[in-house]
Parts: sequence; C-alpha cells; structure tokens
Amino acid sequence: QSEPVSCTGGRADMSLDGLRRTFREHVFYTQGRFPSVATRNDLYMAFAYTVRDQLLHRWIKTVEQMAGKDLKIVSYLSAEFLLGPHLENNLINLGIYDDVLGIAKEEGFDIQVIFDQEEEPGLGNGGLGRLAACYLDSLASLEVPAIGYGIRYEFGIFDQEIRDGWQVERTDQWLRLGNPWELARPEITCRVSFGGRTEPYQDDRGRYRVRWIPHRTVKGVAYDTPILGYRVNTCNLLRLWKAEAIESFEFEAFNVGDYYGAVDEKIYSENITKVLYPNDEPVQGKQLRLEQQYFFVSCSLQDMLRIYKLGGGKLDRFSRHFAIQLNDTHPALGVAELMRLLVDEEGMDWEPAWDVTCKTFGYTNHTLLPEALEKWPVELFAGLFPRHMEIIYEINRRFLDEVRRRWPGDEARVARMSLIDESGGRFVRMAHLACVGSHAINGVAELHSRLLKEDVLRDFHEMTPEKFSNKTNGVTPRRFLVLANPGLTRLIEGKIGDTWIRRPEELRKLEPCADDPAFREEWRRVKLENKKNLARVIRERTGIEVDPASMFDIQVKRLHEYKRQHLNVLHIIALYDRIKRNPSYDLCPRTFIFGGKAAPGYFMAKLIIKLINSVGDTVNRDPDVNGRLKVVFFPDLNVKNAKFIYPAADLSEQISTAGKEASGTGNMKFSMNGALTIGTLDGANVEIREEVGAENFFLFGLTAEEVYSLKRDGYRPMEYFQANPELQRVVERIASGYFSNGDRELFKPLVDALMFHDTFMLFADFGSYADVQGRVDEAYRDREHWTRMSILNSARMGKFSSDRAIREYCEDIWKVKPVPILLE
Ligand code: T68
Repeated sequence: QSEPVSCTGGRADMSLDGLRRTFREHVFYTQGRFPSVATRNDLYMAFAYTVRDQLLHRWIKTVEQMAGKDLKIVSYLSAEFLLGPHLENNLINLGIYDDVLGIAKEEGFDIQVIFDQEEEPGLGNGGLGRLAACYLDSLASLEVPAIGYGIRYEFGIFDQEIRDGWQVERTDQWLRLGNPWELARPEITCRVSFGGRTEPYQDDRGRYRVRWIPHRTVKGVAYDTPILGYRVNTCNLLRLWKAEAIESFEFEAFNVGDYYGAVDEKIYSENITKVLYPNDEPVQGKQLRLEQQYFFVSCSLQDMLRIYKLGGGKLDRFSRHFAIQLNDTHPALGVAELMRLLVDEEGMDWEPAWDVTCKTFGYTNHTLLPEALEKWPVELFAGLFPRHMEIIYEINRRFLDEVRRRWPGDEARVARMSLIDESGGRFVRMAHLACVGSHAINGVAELHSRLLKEDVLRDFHEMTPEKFSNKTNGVTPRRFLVLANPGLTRLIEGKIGDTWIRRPEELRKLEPCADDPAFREEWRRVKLENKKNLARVIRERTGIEVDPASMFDIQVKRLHEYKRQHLNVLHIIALYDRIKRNPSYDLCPRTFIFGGKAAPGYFMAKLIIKLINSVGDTVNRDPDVNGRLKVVFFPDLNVKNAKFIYPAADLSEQISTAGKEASGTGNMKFSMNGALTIGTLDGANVEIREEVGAENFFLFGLTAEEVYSLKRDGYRPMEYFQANPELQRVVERIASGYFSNGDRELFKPLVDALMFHDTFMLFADFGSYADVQGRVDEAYRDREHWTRMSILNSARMGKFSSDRAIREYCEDIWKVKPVPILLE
C-alpha cells in the first residue's frame, strides 16, 4: 500500500485566508481573468472550483482510506439524479457558508447573484430522481461508501415557459457555460454493444459457451461528481456515463473512404446520452430509451467488476462487497447483464453466477399505476440484446419450473408471473425481471408496500414473502430545511441547537415551544419573511402581485391527472362562484400557487396548466374578488426554484386519488417547513398524519379500499355531479367558456373526461374536499392555533429525513456499515 497523500496547505487550506487565496487563484489561473473584468460566470466558476478543491481533498482521502479495506460499497443505479445546484449545498456541508458570504462581501459582490448563476443539473423528472439525490446526500452524511451510477444527459429535463397560459418546452442547456462540479475521466471507459447475433462454441475445457457477435459498439466515458456528506469527510462519487463513438471504428471507416459513414457513427453513438426522456411514466417502446438503460447499466456493472478485481476479490464473493440497488425498473436489465458478464465474459457457471446476482441486487418499486409498469416488446428487445434475451428466457425457464413445482397445474399463475407477457403481443416485464433477480424488494411508503404485496406483486409476495419490505421515503433536511429556510433554521437552532440536522428526531424538542406565544410570534415572522420572498420571485417571474398576508396554498409537483391539480382548480372555482353569487362572502384571503411540468406529449396535463392560467386570468382581474383570491402558476419548477416555495407555504396540497401516489416526497418538504397538509390517505401522507397527529392534518376523501370497491361496483361520476349543485355550477362555468372568452371547445376534453369517466374520482371526492377546505379557512383565522399546528408539524417530521430511510436500507437490505474518514 502506498503512502497517504499529503494535501495540507495550498488549496486544501480551509481557513478564511486560504479560501480567499484559492478563490483569487481560480479567477486568475482557471478562468484567465483579471478580477476587474471577471464576468458573473467567472466569479461563480472560481467560487465553485474553490469549493471543489475542498471536496477533492476529502474525496482523495475517502478513496485512500477505503482502498484495501474489506468493506462493502453501495451502488445506487438510477436513470435519474435530480441534484439541484451544488454550490450552496456544499458550503453548508463543509460548514463554510458564512465564511464565503464574508469573502464575497469583501471582494465587493453580491453572493446571491453568484449562486443564481449556477445552472442546475436537471437530470431527472421528479420524485424518483430527486429521491436518488437525497439518498446520495444521506449516504455520504452517514459515512457509507457509495457510488451513484447514472447517465450524463447532455440535455436534462426541459425548461418550462408559459405562453398564453400554455406550457412551452425549451431545451435545457445546462452544460453551456461549463460544469465545474464534474471531472471528465477519459481514461475510464467501457465498451457497450448492441444488436447482432449469438453463436455457440466450446471453450478449452470443452464446456458449452455462447458468444455475442454484436452489430455495433459504443464507448462509455465516466464523468465524476464528488458528493460530500454533511460535516463529515466522506466524499462519495456520482459516476455518470456519456456515450461516444469508438475511435477505431472511425479510422476504419476513414480508411475505406467512408468519411461520412464515420461521422454518422459518431452522431449515432453520441445520441444515446443526448436527452432525458421527459415522461414521469415509461415511454413504451422507444428504442433509444431502452438503449440508454442498457448503456448505463452495462458501463456501471463493468466498472464495479473492474473496481472489485483491483482489490483482488474472487467473483463468487462479489455480493459481499457490492450491494446494488435498482431505482425502479429502469436499470433492471442489470440482472441479465451481470449474468452475461459473469457467465460469458468471466466463465462462471450458471448457478454460482445466479447466486451472486440475486444476492447483489435489491429492487425499489415506485409506482402502482399498471400503465406505468415497464414492459418492452420482445422483438425490439431481442433485436437489441440477442444474448440478454436468451439469458432472460433461461432465467424464466428455471423460475417458472419452480413456480410449477410450488403450484402444480396452476398455469394461470405461471402466465401471470412469467417474465414474458403473452396476454396480447409479447413483452418483457421489467418488474418481474427485477423481482426474480433480487433478494430484496421494497415499496416507498407503508401503504404502497402493502398494496404492492396485495396487488401488483401479489404472486411474487406469495412465493417469496421474505424478500418484501417497506422503506418509507425521506428527504434531506440539509437542502430542504437548512439551505431552503435559513430563517427557520436559525430560529430552531436558537432553541434546541443544531444536532437535529443529523438527528432530526431531535426536532421533537421543539414541541414545548408550540405553547410559547413569543416563539409562535417568531415562527410567524419567519414564515412571513419567506412569503415575502416568494411574492417577490412570483412578481419577477409572472408579473402577478400576491399578498404575503394571505394564506399561501400551494400544490407543486409534476402535472398528472392522478395528482388531481384539477380538483384543486374545481375548488378555486367553487370559491369564486360563491363570491360571484354573494360578493360579501366571508373568505379568508388565499393565494393559490401551482407549479410543475407536464410531459410534452401528455395533452390532458397540458390542458390542466392552461386551465389554471385561464382561471387565474379571470379571477385575478375580477374586481368582485377584491383581493380575496389569487391564482398563480409558477413557471419552470425545479430544485433551484423549489427552495423559495416550500418555506413559504401555509397549506400543502397532497390530494392524489388514494392508492395512486406511491409515496410523495414534496409532502415531506412542505410539512418540515411548517406547512399544514390537506390530503388524502395516500402514499406517505398516511404516515405523515400519524406522526404529526390527526388534529394537525386536514384529511379528506376516499380511502384506497373505498376507491377500489367503488371502481369494482361501477363508478358513475354523473351521480355525484347530479347530487352536488355547487359542483354543477363549477363545471358549467368551465364548459360554458367563462374562463376561455366564450370558447366552449377549449376545455371540453377535460370536462368530458370528468363527466363520463373521471378515472381519478374527482367528483367522488369533491364534496369532502370542499368541506375540509372550509375547515382550513376557519382554522387559519385562529392564527395562534394555526401556528401551534405548524410548529408541531415541523417538530414531528424527523422520521422523514432521508438519513432514517438510508439507515434502514443499510441495515435491512444492503448490510453495509459506515467507514469514518479522517482528514489527516
Ligand atoms: C415517484 N415516481 C412516485 N417516477 O410517483 C412518487 N417514472 O410517489 C414517489 O414519492 C417518488 O417516485 C419517489 O419514490 C417518479 O418520480 C418518475 O419520475 C419516472 C421517470 C421515468 C419513468 C418512470
């Protein structure tokens, strides 16, 4: 083993002087600028590099101290990582936020402007991608050795603009001005192949083998981003893969005179990691999407095997040193790929290879929606991965043999459980592949995990109940409380210190403060400041004036019918209707704020955005309303913008149809920041309500069981419509063109979908939602009581820290232990 690297002094120096010197050096030597002509971006880059130096120091120490140790590494495989801006977060984790604020001041510029300069890496759609980012933060903060593996999309999730009330998508060019947080590793590459055919042969020991003769091969290049934990020295790795052409191919083509062919090859190869698919549900049948999945999974597994072999480990012990978690089924091809690598490339026999594979993988499911379960046409799949197709057939053959042994004669069960869906066309069922190839399967909230066992994965649960567990999601309190809400953080620290940032259970110590009128006063002051802050941002981005003294009622999340943003709109129209019918109607002033992106091809979701804006246009301008109602659509919701939103909320809307939202994580971010929730018994809402207390939560709507039985018995939305005159007036206002300059066609698809199908049962829940909203209105008038409830929400949300979630994964699934890292 080599000598420890010494990196004291120089750029590792984290004193104020050291940081200042390093910053100036970066302006000079990295950006090549005199301070007097440095642009905003130069200053941002210089700051980022100054901070990155600190990370790299810790990263090198982490790698050095892990090398040669008999330890286990978590490998989190995810097609998405929605990281958000790095700079501020790293300053908090390093503990030098105030120092850097000081330096900026001395050097004479506004640090907020520098922070604003950072383009966030939007390499994810929503909850699933953000969860992966929170988990990386917690893994590092808990000092657990981990690598995140994913895709370095050149274009992340699109930027959303609102024009004439409609969503318009613009390509996200996050790499345009350079990315100071990543290190390109051109020498760390993998080859990934596609297409072609397979061929049997006998190896030197006379054993039957298969070789894959692919049609084309691309190169994966590693790009590494350091992920530092909170106030620890552990600095883990996020390794994202970029696809490139293999040079030798280009030369070959060049030699035979096909220069343009070579260029085509390059374009073709680089296409694989060009763009994130902007659907938060799988895009069925898109070849490029499947290529992306295989590309990053193959690179990552090859990389793990390479790292493992560096340590001289024997392959049959691989699962003792790597625990791989599949973030949904997007990386589920990894099961077949690891088998291929072990059997075809490493020469292992099937049984030991299968044993290693099952012991290595764990699978997290994130959805109950049947239409969102990933499946790929066999033809497409076999064309791209002829060898994997054979491997999957073999896995399936052995698996179904076992099913038949356990349930002789039950061919219906065999058909249900098969890795191949043959109920109409032939498809590879990715969730089944993930289940069969993993030793652990989990849902992301208690209710979701129970429904998985009872419904979506029922047969698998019957066969191997021991594989199933629940791991309720969590979010990192560093980004979503400390960074997003410095005012509240200071207030809490003044009362109970700052140990809760690592041990959020300790937030409970705040509970007695709920009875202290002076503390409540302070709590309200902080909330008001946060609301003023959001009001300013809303004015800048939309031109709409909102009153910080009104109740901020917020629903931000991806646009989806099951999330029921339109239920919220129906209620807004009901309030508006009451005012129109009775101008002196007594309503506690409210500002309704929406935000979220719609998948570009999801017509109904886009129409809901248009409806929100149209209702806003009418309501906000109506003199009868007289400031009592405001409706705002906050454009381009992303991690960076979300920081203004969660801390400013009074009321958090978590109103999905029960049984549809796997967990939700926005619900946690709001409640931690002292918002009260109006919500259904869905996803993690159930547990949030349990923690904060039913008396501090506004519950409404059908339960998941009621939803199912109503569906089963034949749900007729018209019955609810006919029984509720207010609902009739609301729908009539939309249908009549009241919000669309008399155009009765514009919202007709939405109205018809509700009247004749109402798949997500808005009409069934409308009455109870409107009633409970009435209770919210009353409750908000009693400010002292409201504040009390708000404080208790924050104080009781400790469970929903991602640290707790990651501890559970570490103990129950991954069996990994922390490895503390020393700086010197
Ligand atoms: C979300 N899923 C769940 N999917 O909807 C949410 N899907 O309830 C849960 O809290 C969260 O995962 C974390 O567990 C998603 O966000 C996707 O984004 C997605 C993207 C591509 C394909 C399928």
